[in-house]
Order: sequence, then structure tokens, then C-alpha cells
Amino acid sequence: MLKKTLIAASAIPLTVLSLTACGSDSSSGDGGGSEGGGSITMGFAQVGAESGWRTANTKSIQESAKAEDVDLKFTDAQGKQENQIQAIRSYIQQKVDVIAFSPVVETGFDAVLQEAKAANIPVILTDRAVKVDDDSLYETFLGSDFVKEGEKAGEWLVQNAKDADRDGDGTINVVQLEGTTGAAPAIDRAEGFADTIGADDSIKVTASQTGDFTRDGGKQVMESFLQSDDSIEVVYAHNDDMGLGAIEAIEAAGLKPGVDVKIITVDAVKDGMQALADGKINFIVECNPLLGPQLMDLAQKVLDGEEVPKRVVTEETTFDQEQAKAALPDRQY
Ligand code: GYE
Repeated sequence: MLKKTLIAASAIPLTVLSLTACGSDSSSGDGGGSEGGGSITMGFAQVGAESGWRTANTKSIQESAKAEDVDLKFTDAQGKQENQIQAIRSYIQQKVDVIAFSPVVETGFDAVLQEAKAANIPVILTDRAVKVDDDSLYETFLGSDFVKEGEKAGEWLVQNAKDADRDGDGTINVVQLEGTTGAAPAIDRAEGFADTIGADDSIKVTASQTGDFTRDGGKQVMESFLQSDDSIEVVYAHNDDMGLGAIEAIEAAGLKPGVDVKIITVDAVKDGMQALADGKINFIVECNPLLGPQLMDLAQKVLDGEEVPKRVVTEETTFDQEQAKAALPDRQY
């Protein structure tokens, strides 16, 4: 159970401890609204429900909060930054102990983060980063290295380029389905990929457009790409859902996904892994959504006044078709 302690018990002498205990039922007056003891109140402002990854992430956070007896106030911003800012402001007003959120986009959060700081409420970033001038506006950032994910996708393509060259003209025509414009994973996954394929002159990104991390978005963008270009040989989708949407568009165009058009995606959620095992996707870079347990742990440490690393990077792997077949039976999400 996560407990509210104003100071880490192990770090304080007994006399102070008893003082803390006496004052435990008075309001702390620190703006965090915490009363000594009792469980932690966390306000969490989620991006939305755009993908399988997001659903698994939300479930992980809700289940971990329950397991640790954290009083979780949860909002779904439906993909809109203004909703997210509004939710954070309401958590500040409610004087929660800690705020956590997964920023829809990277920029534009300075003002609201300053308000949280002024109210003495610590903020933890999960999953996505923000770009702010003052890094002290958040305690820590827990999530994946998205640039590295893009690099892994690019490395696979460099290694398998010849195999992807359907018309054998020596040029590999790639289209990119980007995540939400301005979101850290969209920016970084594009950057890591571009840097890596840059080493091979035969690989060309011929079109790139946002599908907003949704299946429908991926399908629509892919349909329009296919209408204007019949020489597409590779799709690099910034998440599984857009890749799954692209599969539908490719099949509707009479082509075989995974064979005529190679597909690389990021996430490794169950539906993506199934398509990989079925041969319709060729390679998936894993992005771990199960951030709940680490988030609760970091929140406790921050509230205990313990030092936490400014950046906590999650461990991830990659899957080819054979590895997906082996991993599928145990895949939780
Ligand atoms: O890859 C995508 C989701 O921010 C890492 O957001 C997350 C991304 C994830 O919609 O599926």
C-alpha cells in the first residue's frame, strides 16, 4: 500500500517522528492537501483511447493504483491538449498529492506545470516527454526511448532492403504513417528511422503523413497513398494500430501485406503480434505500455522526499515473425 509520509521515516530521528505523528490529522498546508498517513491521491491525465497500446497503459495504471491503494483520479483527454491542461488544473484545485500525465504533444505545458509547482504538487511524466525551458517543472519522466525505437525499425529495413525491393529496380520505396503531430513518439520515431536508413541510399521515403495513431487514420492515409502510387514497397507505421489499418487498405488494393508490401510497426500489442505471426506484418519494435507499477513506485519515492532519477527508460525488445509466434501465447495485452 502506498502511504503518505511527509518525510521518509528511515531518515528522521524518533523525536521528529513522534511530532509528525501528533500532527498527522492536521492539514499539511503544503498545497498538496495531504494529511499525514492515509493513501496517496494521484491525478492522472491520460491522452485518450486511440490505440491498443493506450488501452493496455490505462489498465496498467488503474490496476497498479488499486493494488497500491492509491486514490486515482483519472481523466481521458480524448487526444486534446486543452482537455489535458484543464484536467491538470482541476487536480491542482483538488489539491491531489501528485499529478501524473502522458502529454498529448511535447510543447505548450509550461504554464500549467508552473501552476502545479507553485501549488507544491509534484508532477511525474509517463510515456511521453514535454519540451519545457525549466526541467524542474517535473520530477521524473518514465517511458520508452522513442528515438531508439525508430532506429531499430530502420536497422531492420537496412538489413532486409533487398528482400523488400518488389520491382527489383534497386530502390526501396517507403511510406511512413506518422503518429499524432507534435507528439514525442511521432517526432522521435521519425527521427531515429530517418537517421538509420540514411546510411543506405537505395531506401527512399516517398510519402509521410499522420494517421494520428489510430487504425482508421492508418487505413485512410494508406488508401490515399496507394491511389497515387503503385510502387510502394514498405510501410513504416509509428504504431501497430496504424499498421493494422494499412493492412486493410493494402488488401483492398489487391496486394498482399507482408509479402508485396513489407510492414514495420511499433508497440507489439496482441493484435499487432497476431498479424506479425500471420505474416501480414514483417517486424515490430516493442514499446512497453505496462508503466503502472513503476509509476506508483516513483510517486511514493517522490512523496517520501527520496531522490529519483530524472529519466527512467523502459526495457524493450523487437519481434520478427517467428519470435511473435513464440511470444503470442503469453502476451498479456
Ligand atoms: O506507441 C501509440 C499510442 O505514446 C508510446 O501512443 C505511446 C504511443 C503508442 O497511441 O500506440
